[in-house]
Amino acid sequence: MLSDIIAAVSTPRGQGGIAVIRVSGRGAVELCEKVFRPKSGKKITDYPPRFSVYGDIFDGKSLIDSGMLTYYLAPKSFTGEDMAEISCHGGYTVTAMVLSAVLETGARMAEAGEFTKRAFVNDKISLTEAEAIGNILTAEGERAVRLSARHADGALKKKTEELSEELISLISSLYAAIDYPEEDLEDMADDTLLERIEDINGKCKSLISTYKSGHAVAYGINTVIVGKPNVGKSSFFNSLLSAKKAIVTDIPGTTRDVLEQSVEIDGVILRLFDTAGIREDTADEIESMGVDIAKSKISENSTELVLALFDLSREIDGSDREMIDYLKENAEAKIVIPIFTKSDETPLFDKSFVEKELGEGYTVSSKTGEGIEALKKGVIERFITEDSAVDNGEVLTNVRQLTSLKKTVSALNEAHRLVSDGMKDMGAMELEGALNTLAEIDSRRAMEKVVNEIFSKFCVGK
Ligand SMILES: Nc1nc2c(ncn2[C@@H]2O[C@H](COP(=O)(O)OP(=O)(O)OP(=O)(O)O)[C@@H](O)[C@H]2O)c(=O)[nH]1
Ligand SMILES: [Mg+2]
Repeated sequence: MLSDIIAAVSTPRGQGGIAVIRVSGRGAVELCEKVFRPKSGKKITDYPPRFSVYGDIFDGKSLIDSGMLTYYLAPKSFTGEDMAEISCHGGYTVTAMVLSAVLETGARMAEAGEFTKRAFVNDKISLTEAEAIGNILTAEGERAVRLSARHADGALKKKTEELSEELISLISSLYAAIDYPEEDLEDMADDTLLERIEDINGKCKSLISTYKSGHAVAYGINTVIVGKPNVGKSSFFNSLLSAKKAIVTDIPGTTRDVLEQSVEIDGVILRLFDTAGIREDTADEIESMGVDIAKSKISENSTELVLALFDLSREIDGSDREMIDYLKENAEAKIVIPIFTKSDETPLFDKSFVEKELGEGYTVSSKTGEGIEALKKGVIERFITEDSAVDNGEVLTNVRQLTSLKKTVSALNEAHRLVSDGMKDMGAMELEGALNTLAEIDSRRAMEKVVNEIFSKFCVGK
């Protein structure tokens, strides 16, 4: 039911300067007339929409507060419906009383994300714009905010619309070539059609390749710090954070649980997990549980980066080799970067052995800070390879968008094969499939389940 009137407190619970109660649905303004009286003695609707009116707020019994009201008329509002926003004093109880007064006059409590969902259903925003609004609320890094603002402003929608338009024009040329084979038109020639499929496919693929950058900026990079006991994981964790968050001692097996802290590097969040030192031979039950947690953290789906630490001040040993084998088997689809620690001490470690197995690493000292900044910069460069696309908002940020685009590319590959084998009509059907999956990214026809999933992540009042 989208026609009923919904209401919610849109500001966080607790004490603040002001709180905002939002009301949306046909009749929302008339409903507010019953709880809000302008000080001037006029009616709310004597004022124009989007004008702030000062007045008193009443529940059924008496005056409960004074504040401001702004109303909007459909379709010129966030939800596309009639809406009102009441700003009252931001006390916990007074806010709840204003909301109750609104609910008692006939509104019902909004569900999580319901205002934004209505905006989507009423065509005020597209799906990627809605997702971006959600991301603005949860964004931790400064670049995540800037990217979400671009997406909320339609940058990704525009990009997928351009691709859709090209695809529509290609499909119509292909149908024309099927229906009027005797016409000898340049843009309907087989070679031209195949080139156009390749061209669109190339554009889709390059959009797919922006995912790693877009996701890292929008959601941060989940980073696990691993290594054998005493290698310097917690010291390294602390020096990345520039704060003493983890306990450091010279006793191997100090860290037993996973510690989580975030650090912002060039506006991008690195979500760091310090873990227990990985070793097989511990008799300590608690430490051994910590080791199991550290191992499972490496292979967890959400882990994107593994920083594998090796102690430069000691010779390579069996535990280091075990770690390398473990990473090679269990860190598929992650970026693994070797980190050589304690560079301030006399080096005894064979870096080249590790680098042959895991790739080039960074040499650091948590004691002197050497190499830490270079590593931070290096990590960001490994993940954010599409700087200008990020700045323009022409990047994918989530798996939903990525999956749709991958389906589009495989349909385009198939269409190319069919057309080059002379099966134009089958090729045209594949292209229509490609158009559908491309449209899913921003479509109003996106499956109900997917849409509900997206809006359920919002808070009530948004
Ligand atoms: N000289 C020097 N010593 C370091 C450095 N980093 C860590 N250490 C020392 O190495 C020892 C172990 O450091 P931690 O950071 O606790 O090592 P860890 O890998 O977290 O150890 P566990 O949690 O026990 O697995 C401590 O005595 C640290 O002071 C460094 O860069 N240089
Ligand atoms: Mg530790």
